[in-house]
Amino acid sequence: MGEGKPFFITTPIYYVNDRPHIGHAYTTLACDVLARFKRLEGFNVRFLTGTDEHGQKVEKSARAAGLAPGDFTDQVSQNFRDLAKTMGFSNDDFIRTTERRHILACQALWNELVQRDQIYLGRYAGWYSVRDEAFWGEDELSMGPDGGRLAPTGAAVEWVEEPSYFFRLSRWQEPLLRLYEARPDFIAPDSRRNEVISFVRMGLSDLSVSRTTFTWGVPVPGDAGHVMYVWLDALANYLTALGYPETGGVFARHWPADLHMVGKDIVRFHAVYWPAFLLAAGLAPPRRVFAHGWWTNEGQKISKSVGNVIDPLALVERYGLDPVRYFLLREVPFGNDGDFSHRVLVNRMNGELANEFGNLAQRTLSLIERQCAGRVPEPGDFLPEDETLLTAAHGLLERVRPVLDRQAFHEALDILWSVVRGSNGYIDRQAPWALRKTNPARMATVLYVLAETLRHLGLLMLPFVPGSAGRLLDQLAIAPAARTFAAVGPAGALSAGTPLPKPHGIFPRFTV
Ligand code: ME8
Repeated sequence: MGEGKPFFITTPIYYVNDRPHIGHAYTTLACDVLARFKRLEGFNVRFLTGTDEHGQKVEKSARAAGLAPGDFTDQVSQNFRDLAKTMGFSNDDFIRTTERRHILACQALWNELVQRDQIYLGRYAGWYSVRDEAFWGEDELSMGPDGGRLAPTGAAVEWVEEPSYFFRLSRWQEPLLRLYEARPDFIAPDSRRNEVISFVRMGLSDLSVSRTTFTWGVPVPGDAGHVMYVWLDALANYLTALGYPETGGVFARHWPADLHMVGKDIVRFHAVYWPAFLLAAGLAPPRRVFAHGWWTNEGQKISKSVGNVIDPLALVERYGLDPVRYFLLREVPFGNDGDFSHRVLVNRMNGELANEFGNLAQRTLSLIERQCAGRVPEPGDFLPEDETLLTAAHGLLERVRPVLDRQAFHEALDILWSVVRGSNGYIDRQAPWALRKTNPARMATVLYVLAETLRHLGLLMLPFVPGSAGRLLDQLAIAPAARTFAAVGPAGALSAGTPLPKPHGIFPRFTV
């Protein structure tokens, strides 16, 4: 595993001002599927997630909870670790920005930027939104109903005037535009790419990168009155986790990141500020930033004040983990906004998972159990219809890979379902249950073709629904070592005569 081609994928690190909600689960789930897929391909994967624990917003929440910021962040960060466990996330690291390794990395990055004359001391006078932890230009603001100014995100802004260090962002406008031009895949989807390019084309001002009016942050080296701007601190986590400022070993192998997965609200930080910081520090920018859309809840914008926040733990409790994982990635073309609806989730769970996929597995495996003494049947010569289904199964990996390389999860599931549906058509047409008396050799061939197709579906479904796909592979007696994409195709085919365990359903129906 350690020898394969490197693949480094990251989630945003989540603010600990809040309990985990569906947005957090969604971003990390998308990364989890890609990380699992790449591991099955033999890549040397590093999958990073964590918590963003500094800044004014977190300090304010700690105060509201009556806790010292350190105690507060210890508590809330744990909720995110619990979420990762409940959702079956396979992250290799969980970073907290309050860790010593991170503070050292941030300070090293800062020193590098100072040394390269990318940071200077000045004075900030402008608008700041604590909720967004972002500086906004006067021209980006609108007037709120009560006369206060609002950021484009709808968050209130306040006027801030304080001494501040600035990053020479203005110098990076042209290099950034050249980067976007040279690497059309750097920002996805296209709508976000266009948005970023027009923002940068409008001109970039130097960016305030330190604050003096509160203390909950990484101290600026050599100037104890300042803490680093929380976004410089937060973005640096991607370097910390690879051992920066050490730039050999893991860092050399895994940097630049292959993919930073983010929500659409934080694309500017990842696709403008972050590559500028990196280029300015003499480091390579990431290979790709993908910004996904946002969920609404039964048609309504999700907000704490409306009280319609979706708790992923409650969903998993009610529907089970795999149906939730499946629904989130199947329902909405990745990159678009989507609407969460219990009715639609149940429809997909019962229709696609239980009826289409679950029944296919159940019908095949119970026929093998009853008619083939519970052993993989011995196939005879394949007929054209057998070859058609087997070829489709063998070809799944080649079709799914490029689609996942552009993070089109819904398309990948569509491709898998074309084979699920193809198999259901095949089993209905071949009617193996009727062949037992008339042509048992043909029945064995048909059941073999179905079992072999299920093996491929199980392998390819592992990244999406690891528990259920794993149980399907258990029922086909696939050894752990054969659960890799190297076993795709005839080379890994089931051997006739292998005893199979007693079948049981993999996707239960949801009944109220
Ligand atoms: O932004 N639907 O942290 P965060 C989908 N700490 N996604 C949603 C969502 C929704 N309704 N609501 C939020 C931060 N999100 C920073 C990141 S990275 C160096 C620092 C997504 O806890 C949102 O788009 O506010 C973002 O990607 C994540 O959840 C929440 O991030």
